[in-house]
Order: sequence, then structure tokens, then C-alpha cells
Amino acid sequence: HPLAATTPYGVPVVDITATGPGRTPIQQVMNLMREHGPVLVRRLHGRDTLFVADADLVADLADEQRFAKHVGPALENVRAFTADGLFTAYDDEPNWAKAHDILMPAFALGSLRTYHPVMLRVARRLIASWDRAARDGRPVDVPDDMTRMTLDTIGLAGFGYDFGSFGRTEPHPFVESMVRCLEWSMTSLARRPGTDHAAADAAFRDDAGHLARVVDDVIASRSGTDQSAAGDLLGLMLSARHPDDGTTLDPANIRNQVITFLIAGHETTSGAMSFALYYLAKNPTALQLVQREADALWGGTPDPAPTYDEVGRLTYTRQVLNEALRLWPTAAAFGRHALRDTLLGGRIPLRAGQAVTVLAPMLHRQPVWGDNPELFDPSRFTAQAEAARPVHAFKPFGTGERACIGRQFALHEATMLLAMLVHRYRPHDHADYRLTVKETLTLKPEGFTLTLTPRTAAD
Ligand code: MNH
Repeated sequence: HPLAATTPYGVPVVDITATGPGRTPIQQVMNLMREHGPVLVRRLHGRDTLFVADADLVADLADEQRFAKHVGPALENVRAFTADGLFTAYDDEPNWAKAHDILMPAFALGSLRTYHPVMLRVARRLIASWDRAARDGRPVDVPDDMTRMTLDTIGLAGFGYDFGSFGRTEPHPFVESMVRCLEWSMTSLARRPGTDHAAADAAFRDDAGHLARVVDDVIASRSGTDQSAAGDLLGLMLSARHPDDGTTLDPANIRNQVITFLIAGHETTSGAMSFALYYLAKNPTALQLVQREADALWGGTPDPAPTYDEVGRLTYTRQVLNEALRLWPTAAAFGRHALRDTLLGGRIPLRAGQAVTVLAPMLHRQPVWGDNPELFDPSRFTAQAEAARPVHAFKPFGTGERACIGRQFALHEATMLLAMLVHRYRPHDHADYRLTVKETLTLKPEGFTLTLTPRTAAD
């Protein structure tokens, strides 16, 4: 890619118009940064995007007095099907603060406890399915099964709605439509001016319509019952009143929230668990340490019933997840904009409203991570190592008041499942898998399969 110039303040400008961003735009910018450093302007058809991964600059962007979440072109496309849902709401859109206040209680620690039994129930569906695969010597498709697990979990825990994903050979149609909608949001960004995309746009509208119909079904299956009796997400959405003005969420906004949570609540967690299993399959020492941690809790119990508090004690398992999220943060980029004219890091002039994109996978490979950042090493996340690192060096969940609302939900779900899986099975990298990261706005290891053998007392 030609280096067009540097800006007057010394940031390289790389013009990618000749190739376009392709189907892996995140990995393209990662490679540009490997060549040109952790701050660069990417130019496409004359449109510039400032990408940042430098740890000091990201720490500066975390200053909520000077910067706020930016809904950039990718999220602008996602707004075509999630509108003013929490994830894609503009920072100053009144429905953001309103829904945030109303829905926060659903993510308080007390609520997480109530989701635990549901998470366990769905984890057991996955295990039943993997038991059959192990018995028949069939490989399992890891990202597909992780998606089944996380979709069923958010459906049941958030909405009392059963997607029944393990009863299907193909992904649930909701997932297929969602993946195509996310792909459309991403690939539309690569369009050349003046080209015709009517067919792709029509297909997108069909898929978005399908998502909306599933959402209506989720909402309809709740109506008639006592809404307030259910303290889950849908219960709050339908009936909770805002403390300030006593109003509830309006019906259009409820739809947007349901669709937002069904997507945000499963897609990224699924990828995170897939990457964690990938690294465990490739790192026998880490695998052994996770197994040891699970064995210490559940020993020879064939079908353990992990308690909520036990999941909190799986510290090494959680380190493995964090380390997988360091190397492949599954929501890899987030946008910030300047609230007023300012100097980013004291040297890069930004006008009020100007946007910056943080590229987490490269932030997570900066020198603060030591001299071998590509190495998978869960000991980077011991309490001691974390305390020694700048707080903003790790950003898989975004930053500030617009950071991920579902972080603890995701970590609880993923930590429990990972420990249960390694407690029960020995995974085999039967295909000598070479990592290919598929991008559909979020990241997943493409075509990753494992074979499994039940563990015996000897191993
Ligand atoms: Mn989640 C925001 C990553 C799991 C619901 N999430 C974000 C952001 C990141 C993110 C990054 C901020 C994006 C931005 O600044 O533009 N989320 C993740 C990752 C996982 C994840 C890596 C799993 C691992 N997220 C979940 C789960 C849920 C959820 C689980 C719901 C149950 N996330 C959200 C919502 C937002 C969000 C809702 C938007 C919050 C807001 O802006 O108020």
C-alpha cells in the first residue's frame, strides 16, 4: 500500500484505494500498523480514518471529559437494523441514557446470580451434544457450537425464549440472517463510488426483516403473562419505569433493544470462547493448568453442577479467556470522538467531533505487553501482572460509560463453560488447524474443529 504522505503533525497516511479494505479490514489495518506504527491514517476513496493503538494515546482517548463514543460508518450501517438500541445509540440520543438506567439492574451482581442456573442448563445442552460427537468419533465445529450455546443462553436468560439451537443441524435462521446483516454492514464500507448494489441491499432488507420478525415473536411470547414478575431483560424493557420521569421504554425502542441484546449478547462471547479453545488446543501446558483448576473443584464428579461462587474461583480459566481476548478481542475496534478541539496525546490536533478508531488487537500487542506479544501466555493476567500494567492497555470491552454492559455476564458464562469442557474432555487438534480469522464486524476462528475423548481418571 502506498504511503501517500504524512500529516503535518507526523502521522503516516496510507492509501488503500487500489485494493480496498477487502473481507478482512481489521487484519489489514493490523498489518499496516506492523509496517507503519501504531498511529496512522487510512485513506479510502479520499476518505480518511485515523486509527490508533498506541497505549498512551488510547489512555488519553479514555478521558471522558474530552472524548465520547463515536458511532462511525460501520455502526452507522448497523443502525439500519438496531437503530437507537444501546450499542448503536448516539452518545447524546436521549434513549441511550434512559435505556442504560432502566437496564443496568439486569447486569448487577444479584441479577447475574439468577442467570447462573440458565447458563448451566445450556452448558449441559452443549455437553450432551459433544458427548454424542465424542462417542461417534465426529469432530465438533467449535465456533458453530459456541454460537449455539451463547444464543440459547442470552435467549433464555434475557428473554425467557428458547432458540433450541442444539436441536438443529444448521445454525438458527436468526443467526444466519444476523451474520449476513453484519457482513453487509462491513462490506458496504468497501463499496466503490458509483457501483450498483441494489441486489445486496434488497437481500439485506430481507434479512433485517427476518430479525425483526424473530424479535416480535420473542416479545409476543411474553405478552399476557405478568411482565413485572420476570426480572430479566425483557421484563425490565416492557415494564420498568425510569426513576426520573416515570416513563417506560417506547415500543420501537424495545424492539431495537431486543435485537441489540440478541446480537451483542452472543456473537462476541462465542468468538471469545472459540479463540480460548483454539489456544488451549495448541498449548498443552495451559490446558493442563485449566484442567487442574477444574479438577480441584469437581475432581472425579462425572457431571458436576458448578455453583455461582465456584465460577468466581476459576481464576486461571479466566486468565486464559483474558489472554484469548488480548490476542483476538472479538469486537476489535471502537470509535471515539473529540468533544471539543483538543490535542490527542499533546501532539495530534483534533477538531470537535473528529473521530478516532481504537484498534484493540494492536493495542494489545504494544510494548507494554513485553517483547513477545504474539505469545499466548495467561500469566499476563495474574493480579500482580495486571496491577503492574497501565489500566488502559487492555480494552476488549471498550471504555467509559459506553463500555460493554454485558462484560460480567459474558465472563461468567464463558469461564464456567470452558472449565466444564476441559474437565470432561481431552481436545485433539486432529486437523492440525492453522488459524484463519474470519471477520463479520466481529472476529471468529474460521473452520476450527476439534475431536474429543472423554477424560479418564488417568488423564
Ligand atoms: Mn458487549 C458494548 C465487547 C459481550 C452487550 N461490548 C460493547 C463494546 C465492546 C463490547 C467493545 C463497546 C463498543 C463501542 O464502544 O462501540 N461484549 C464485548 C465482548 C463480549 C461482549 C468482547 C464478550 C466476550 N456484550 C456482551 C454481552 C452482552 C453485551 C454478553 C449482553 C448480554 N455490549 C453490550 C451492549 C453494549 C456493548 C448492550 C452497548 C453498551 C452501551 O453503549 O450502553
